[in-house]
Amino acid sequence: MDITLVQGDITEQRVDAVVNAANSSLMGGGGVDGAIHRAGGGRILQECRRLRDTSHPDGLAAGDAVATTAGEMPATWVIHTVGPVYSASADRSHILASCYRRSLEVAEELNAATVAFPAVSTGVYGWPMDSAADIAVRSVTESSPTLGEVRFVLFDAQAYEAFSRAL
Ligand code: AR6
Repeated sequence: MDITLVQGDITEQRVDAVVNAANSSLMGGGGVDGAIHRAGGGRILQECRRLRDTSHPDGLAAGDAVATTAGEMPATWVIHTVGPVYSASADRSHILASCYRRSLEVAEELNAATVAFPAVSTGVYGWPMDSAADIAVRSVTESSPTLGEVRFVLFDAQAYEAFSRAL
């Protein structure tokens, strides 16, 4: 499996699945979640609503992952995961690690060969970038999925450098 780093916009990636840093409601939000719903169009929200009506009446728990269509994006699927909100007093690293592990399990169930991740929890949810990068790289490496490529798509140079150091 190749692990690659790109600085850019995750909505433009030509991969089988892009991972969304969603919230438990699955009803959209700001940051990468907003960008994915805008780029993919209304079908993503439609499928999220269906998930809420069927398999996920209480929403998606932090650390878990679930897939929908990617709508009009170049990717085929969006894998929605919910990162933990950062806390300096409680160690939630295992929840952040679980986001990567569960997303890769869902990707394998979909037979996706290439998956793009954003830096989950490092925006609105406040996780320090260097720590998030270490956890992301370690979780993906330890999961050693049978995928062709896991691509981290970092929005700015600071994030790119943090992931580069972690790798
Ligand atoms: N492509 C790649 N990375 C991006 C993009 C993009 N288009 N846009 C932002 N980022 P965030 P979180 C980076 O806040 O911290 C939402 O409202 C951004 O610079 O999107 O997990 C949800 O609905 C940052 O490094 O996700 C939740 O309520 C990283 O993506 C909440 O935010 C993650 O930032 C989730 O917060």
